[in-house]
Amino acid sequence: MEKALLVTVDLGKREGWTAEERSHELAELAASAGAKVTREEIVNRHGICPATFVGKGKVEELSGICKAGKINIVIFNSDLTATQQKNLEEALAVKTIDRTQLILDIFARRAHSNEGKIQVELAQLMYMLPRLTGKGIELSRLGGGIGTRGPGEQKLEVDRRKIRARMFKLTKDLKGLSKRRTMMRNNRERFSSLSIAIIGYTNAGKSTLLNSLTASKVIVEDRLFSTLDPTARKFILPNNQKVLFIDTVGFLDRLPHHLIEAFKATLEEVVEADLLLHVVDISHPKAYEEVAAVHRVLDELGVKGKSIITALNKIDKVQDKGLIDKALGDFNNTVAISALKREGFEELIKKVSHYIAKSVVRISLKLPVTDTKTLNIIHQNGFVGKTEYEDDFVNIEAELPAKVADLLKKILDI
Ligand SMILES: Nc1nc2c(ncn2[C@@H]2O[C@H](COP(=O)(O)OP(=O)(O)OP(=O)(O)O)[C@@H](O)[C@H]2O)c(=O)[nH]1
Ligand SMILES: [Mg+2]
Repeated sequence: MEKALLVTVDLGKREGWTAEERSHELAELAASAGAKVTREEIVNRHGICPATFVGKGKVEELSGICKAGKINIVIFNSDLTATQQKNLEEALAVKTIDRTQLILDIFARRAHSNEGKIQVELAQLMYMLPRLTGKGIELSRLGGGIGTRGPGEQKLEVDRRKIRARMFKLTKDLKGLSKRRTMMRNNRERFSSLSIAIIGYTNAGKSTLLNSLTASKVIVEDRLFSTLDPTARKFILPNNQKVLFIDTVGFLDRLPHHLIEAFKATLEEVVEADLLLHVVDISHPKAYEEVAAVHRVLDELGVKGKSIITALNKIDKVQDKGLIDKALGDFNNTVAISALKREGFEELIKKVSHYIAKSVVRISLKLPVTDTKTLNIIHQNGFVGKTEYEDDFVNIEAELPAKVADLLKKILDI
């Protein structure tokens, strides 16, 4: 296990996260990447030093800490320039990475699907390419471990020319996969149910909620970024309407832009969903900041005008019930739940049904009894009401997702 020293610079801005809180989150990220955090340093500065980020005197001090504590890796809580990274590695004589590299490393470890792996590697290479100047990133490549692995534990390429060729190939592969995915989704959308994307800050309890609701077994862990690939599970609402709940990758404050770019394909599930279910860990001291961070990522993804239900999760962990009451009033469309203890589900499903009902329409059709294809579509996607047979025809009344109804109208030309 690599012994890590974390360095957070405090520029004295007193809004949102404090330096200590940011350091705490970095420690959780480092642990998720398999490091043992042996020391957290907070450095107070008025501005950033262009050469070494923290200034010469501090670098000497950090160097002493590294030697004394037999540190293997220094992780800075901000993005470093190529020059800063190179200077720091030289002065500290220890592999030095920044927050983005750490997050990319976690994603590299967690990527399982083909598409996930390609997206992560692409994000890693996009991050590295402009930094490969002279001896920049190379020192850190020697040792292996955090910051050096690609998806599937293979080592990252560090040769510029090869990186460019690899990026070209990955982009092409991704386009192919994305096309197939869109086709699959179109099929699903046409002849399947409405979708509800479960979104939220990492570790908020999204996968736990999906598991509890749909009796599935998505991996749940008390670490950041357990889920990378979206998982869809069927659920039947009390009115018999079928819906799909989709578990997605967690969001994070200051999520590296390269990652959002690279993960756009996966996150299409969010953009395309009929309804968003935003899971918030209300027991977390930074719950409100996490909510704000999630909304920033949604903005960056271009998600606009979608209905969002906010589920305040982990209420079983909150002692002060006044906090929950306050949060219920502070956000729109809220419901308090415990995904783990299955509390508040009735209210949650009621809310979901309410929003889904808005995207459901009532239709009456007269169809030839031989048109089993259309009848199947109606039965599989909607709730069938009155059915009357009349000679070779059937009069059918049904509630269908608006988009399925639209498609049927197109097919039947009505
Ligand atoms: N006490 C309590 N713990 C919960 C609840 N819901 C989830 N947890 C715990 O929170 C941790 C994270 O849960 P996950 O379901 O993996 O969270 P996630 O949002 O899917 O996380 P990522 O996939 O990493 O983004 C696990 O240790 C869960 O057991 C809850 O209602 N109460
Ligand atoms: Mg998860």
